[in-house]
Amino acid sequence: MIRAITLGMVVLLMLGAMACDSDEVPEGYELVSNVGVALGEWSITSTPSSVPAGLVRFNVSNGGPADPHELVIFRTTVAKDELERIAIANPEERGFLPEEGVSGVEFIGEVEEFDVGLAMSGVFELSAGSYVFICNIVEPEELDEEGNPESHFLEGMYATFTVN
Ligand SMILES: [Cu+2]
Repeated sequence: MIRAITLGMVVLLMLGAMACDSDEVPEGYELVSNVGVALGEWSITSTPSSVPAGLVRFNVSNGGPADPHELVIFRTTVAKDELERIAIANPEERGFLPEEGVSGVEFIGEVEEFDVGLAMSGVFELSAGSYVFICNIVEPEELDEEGNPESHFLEGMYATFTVN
């Protein structure tokens, strides 16, 4: 019985250390919204999909079933098919949406790649506007049906998000 309790505490402490990695609310700020983001092959689902402007904590989970994923946040009004066209035409890495230097696309931040079954969070200050979420991982060793490096974005890991 005592052993079981001790093990439980260790697990809780590990979870605590993981959760506070990048989700600190800066001093003098107040958290406005919590948003759940589910990553998986091949979708990004955000609940809710719009929030008021201010400090937002994204609680991001990776449901897999197989791959590590990341959440990259861009501020943009550029349509999905145009972003896909830009990623396909990227001379450096086909399927990767450049995180700087694309007109009308501003990189805001990211919750870095993490494994299936885990949850990570990140806090971002967002002003009113249109945003998109992308998993920008490209796996050169993994080919898609057309024989191109597998791009998580092109496979469908994209969602729109609105800040009012
Ligand atoms: Cu991914």
